[in-house]
Amino acid sequence: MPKKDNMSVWQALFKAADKDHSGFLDKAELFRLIKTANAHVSEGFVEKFFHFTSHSSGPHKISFEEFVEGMKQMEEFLTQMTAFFHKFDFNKNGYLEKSEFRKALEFTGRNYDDKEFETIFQKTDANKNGQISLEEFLKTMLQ
Ligand SMILES: [Ca+2]
Ligand SMILES: [Ca+2]
Repeated sequence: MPKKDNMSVWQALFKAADKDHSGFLDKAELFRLIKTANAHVSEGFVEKFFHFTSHSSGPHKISFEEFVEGMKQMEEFLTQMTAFFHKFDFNKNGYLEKSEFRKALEFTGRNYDDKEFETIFQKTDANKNGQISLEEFLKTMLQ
C-alpha cells in the first residue's frame, strides 16, 4: 500500500497536469507529468502501466483512480527491479560489474553470446565506467 503522503503527492501532480480541470488526463498530459517525476521514463513504458479508457467524445483519457492504479503498479515494478539489482550485486558495492550484470541477464532466461552481451552492457553503462549503477540499470528498464 502506498503511504499517505504518496497519495497527496499524486493528487497534486494530477491536479497540476489537469489543465482544464476536467478530472481526466489525456495521454500527452500524463506523459508530461510522468516525465517531470522521472525523466528516464519512455512513452511506451507509461502506456504499459496506464490503461486509457476510450471516450466517444474525445481522446483517450485517464481518471484519478486509474492514475493512482498505474502509479502503484509502476512503483511496484521499480521496487522489484531495484531488489533484482541488489540481488545480483554480489559484492555489495552498489554497482553491477560485468560478471554480475551477465548473471542478472542470464537469470531472465535468455542466452546472450559475448557480442550481444557486450552491446547490452555498453548501452546500459551510460557513463562508460565499466559498472552499472542502479540509475543506469533502471533507465534501461524504463525504455
Ligand atoms: Ca557489484
Ligand atoms: Ca556506469
